[in-house]
Amino acid sequence: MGYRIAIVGATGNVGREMLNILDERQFPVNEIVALASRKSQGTEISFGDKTLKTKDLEQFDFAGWDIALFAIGSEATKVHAPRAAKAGCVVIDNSSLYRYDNDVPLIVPEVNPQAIHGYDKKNIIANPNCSTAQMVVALKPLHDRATIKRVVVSTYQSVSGAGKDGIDELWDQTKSIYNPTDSKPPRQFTKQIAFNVIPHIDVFMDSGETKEEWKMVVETKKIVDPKIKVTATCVRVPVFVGHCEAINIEFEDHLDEDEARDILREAPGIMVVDKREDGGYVTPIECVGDFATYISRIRQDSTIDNGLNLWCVSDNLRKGAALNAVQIAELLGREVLKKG
Ligand code: 11C
Repeated sequence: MGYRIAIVGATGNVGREMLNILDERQFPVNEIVALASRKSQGTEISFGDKTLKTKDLEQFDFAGWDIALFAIGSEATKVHAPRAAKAGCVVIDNSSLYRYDNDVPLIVPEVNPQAIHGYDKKNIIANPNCSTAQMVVALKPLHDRATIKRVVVSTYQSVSGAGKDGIDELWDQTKSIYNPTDSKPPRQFTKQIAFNVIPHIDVFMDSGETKEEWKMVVETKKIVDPKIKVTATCVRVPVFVGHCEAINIEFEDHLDEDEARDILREAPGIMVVDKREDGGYVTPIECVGDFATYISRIRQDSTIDNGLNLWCVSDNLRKGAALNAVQIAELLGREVLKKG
């Protein structure tokens, strides 16, 4: 028993994390294939104590495969995801291509697991943007208790959100500060990222917000509740892995900070670290490689009737991408495919 799993984009940061997490969580794998573009064909990738050689995505026939975890760009996804889905393989897609399609569920398993039952309209399930995923894990249990009216969020997003090129650019620029003869112009980011912060992620929209900010609004509504108003400012910071969010929440009903802390302590996927003392909170370096979304600095916002502030940190390559995709695969297996 077990599943035949395809990892599409296996040589990328998220694809590699998908393989690590499938192994760490002992996902019931019967057979696994690593797929990538032709130029990466034959690249060796670790899966537990095994080594997989990547195969050419273009030539791959998805018939007979149960689940494909996609971690490639939207353009290539547009070509290969429908092909896989048509062959009977359920696609769990990490790109933004299908997230806003009414016939494709957008799922964070701790928040809206019931949406899994809509998977078969297209045989595709969408994985949310990393900054949305960690935020909704924190919002949902509080919304269930006191009904969220409005969220004001500022993000502090690591360069790994922009892929390997983002990581390389921070590394190269940091080195070049000490050795200016080695300096290279910015390629991935629009301004210097080393020792700097940039209030711009993804493209600008007509409204003046960036697409990253827009995604947080639209995805929160689709996953948690369309009535929740969200306004976001998304900022790139010189951190390799781990996204942080300062979240201000306005509720319909009063919610005391101590009760909020207790609710979050009991909530799935969350680890509360909230001591009101030096270092009594979580920073991105401490969450790398972890499954949890960490919540710290829970406190009343006394400027409005029913307001709370909190600090939310998570590994963007894990809960924000690979872990959430694997959790969706687990949910699909448990609720629908039942081969485990
Ligand atoms: C970033 N959140 O940090 C982005 C990366 O829509 O899946 C993920 C983009 C997406 O740059």
